[in-house]
Amino acid sequence: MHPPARKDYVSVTFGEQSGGKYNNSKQLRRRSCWRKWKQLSRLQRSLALFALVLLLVFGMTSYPAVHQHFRGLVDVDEERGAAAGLPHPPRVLQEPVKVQPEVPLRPEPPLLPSQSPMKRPQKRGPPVLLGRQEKRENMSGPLLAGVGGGRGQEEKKNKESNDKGVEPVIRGAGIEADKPIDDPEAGNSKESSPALPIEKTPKEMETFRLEGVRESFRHAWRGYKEFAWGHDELKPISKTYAEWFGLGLTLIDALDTMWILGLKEEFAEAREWVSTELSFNKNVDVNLFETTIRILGGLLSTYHLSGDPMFLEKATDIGSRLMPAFKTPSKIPYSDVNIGKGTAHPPRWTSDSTVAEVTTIQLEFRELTRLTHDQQYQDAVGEVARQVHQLEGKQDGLVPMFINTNSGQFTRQGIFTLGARADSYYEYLLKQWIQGGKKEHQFLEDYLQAIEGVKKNLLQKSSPSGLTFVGELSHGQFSPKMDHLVCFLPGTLALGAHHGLPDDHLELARLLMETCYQMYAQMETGLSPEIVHFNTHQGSTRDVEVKPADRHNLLRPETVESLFYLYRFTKDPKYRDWGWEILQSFNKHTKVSTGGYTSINNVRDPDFPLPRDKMESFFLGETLKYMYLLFSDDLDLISLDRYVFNTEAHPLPIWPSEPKE
Ligand code: DMJ
Repeated sequence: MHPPARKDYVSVTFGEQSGGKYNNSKQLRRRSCWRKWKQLSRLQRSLALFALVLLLVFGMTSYPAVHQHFRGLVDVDEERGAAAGLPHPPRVLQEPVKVQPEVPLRPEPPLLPSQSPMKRPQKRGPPVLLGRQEKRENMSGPLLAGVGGGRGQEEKKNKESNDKGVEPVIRGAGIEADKPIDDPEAGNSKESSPALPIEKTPKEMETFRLEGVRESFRHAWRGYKEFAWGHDELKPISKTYAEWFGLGLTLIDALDTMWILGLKEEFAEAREWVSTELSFNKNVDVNLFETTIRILGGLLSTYHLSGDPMFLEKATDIGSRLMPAFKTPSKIPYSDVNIGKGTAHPPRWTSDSTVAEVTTIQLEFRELTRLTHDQQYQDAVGEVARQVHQLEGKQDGLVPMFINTNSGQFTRQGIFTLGARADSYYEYLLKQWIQGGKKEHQFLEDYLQAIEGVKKNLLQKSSPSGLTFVGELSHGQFSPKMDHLVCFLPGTLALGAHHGLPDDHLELARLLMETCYQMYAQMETGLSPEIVHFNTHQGSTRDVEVKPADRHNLLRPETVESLFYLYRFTKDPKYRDWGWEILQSFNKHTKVSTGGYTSINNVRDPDFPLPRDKMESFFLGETLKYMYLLFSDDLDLISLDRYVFNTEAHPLPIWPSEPKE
């Protein structure tokens, strides 16, 4: 056996200097390193030194890039969680730019919002609960959506696009990044907005804010007109349109808003389109609920406001084409109707309809009967209401979310919510009672019982600030989840109190209004997410949590709607201030420079809100209309003693009582 030519191990010998003891002193180690260095040849030493210098130079030059690279990965990680390997996406919305205000049709008001000196808001209500930094820390997790809630077809549509991840966000190649048009005085961060003009008389303030809303409407309309005219929805980032039913949904939804805002030129153009271009004789499946509340409701209210009989003709046309939906074994309507063929069917995967959908078409069809004297409309929706009134399966007046079109029974029972799929059932109980002159007592009874059911089963307070919220009940278990959709409730409660229902309804309305406002105020963009979860455990540090999949904002109206009612009935100016604040946030984070507003995917990131490239028709039909009515001092502009709003903000008359004989 030969010894190895070269040692392939290191022999460590502890020399005598340590006296046989282990000595790892620095001095000794330094000495032995030096000895090793001395043992190297000159060439070896030069090579080693050269390598060291190279390493140093390389390290210094590449540090920023490496650092940046890792920061990038962390950011992507923060934003998209699992998708950590994705390239860092370019920002779609850029720094705010100032835009020249358009020439208003009305006499020039004293100042436009973008010209006026602003001051910081007087924040009211409980203190803001999160520091900015804390909020950011709460943002981890993937942004891959999968929306939990939503109402009817509209929400299903949003869910579908969301389920595919962040697909609706258009960015990168081919799409020019759009800049939000901001109100520069509103400041660059939420902390410095909203802005209120200094030293204005109440009248000046009113004019200022009303013109602000008109300016927003005109901007939205400009985008629709240029890129989506006559189509259902504007896609403002890609400057095109989306078709849902192919019926000019946004245009019809916005008609009465233009009337109310006094935008006569825009109204005239839209009227012309309805009169000459709109045809319902189309082989297309439409959703009964969405078409009723947006199109039938929009045409009826525009008829009432303008007195133009063309709108009633169109309303009657679409109303009659929707009637096949009621031809089911139970008379509970199918969700979908082909308005050209006159056939109807449930969704492909079930014979169930959504409870909110079948119980939120009554105001419109009842009004159609009153106007046309054709009883079939009122009879059909009255039958649905009658059946739901006497159904088994409610809990303290709260209804399940689904109803079967064959059996007429509630299905998939056990979940009770005031959010998606049940919400407007409660709203229409009260509103039908009001519409009919407060005579149909079963609506009132069901409504009162349901509100007691809410108090008993769904109301809790958050921790640490004690915000009153409406959660959900799932098979006996309370869940502190609240959809933004639930924010219709403060307004509805206040409306009931105005019509003589107990005062404690108004008290509850005030508390819930505060909560809905906080759902905006506590987000970094100042805009509410679609769904929040409240903390209820003692010792929680923040009241509101937002799951990554729930961070989107669809420009929904419910909070602004409730602010309108609360202001009308209490005259507390804070509700107007809150509404103004919300409008500034929409302007800051959702306004697209080339026209229109876009829904966004992330209300928690003001720098990267991820536009979804869609302006929902209810932004013009509801959000901006309620905003305008909130700021208007003219109580006769849609008096709440003469009109009742349908769930899409289309005002329908309260029926005059029949003359006594
Ligand atoms: C609108 O279509 C109506 O307000 C409906 O009742 C709920 N969904 C949207 C607004 O969020």
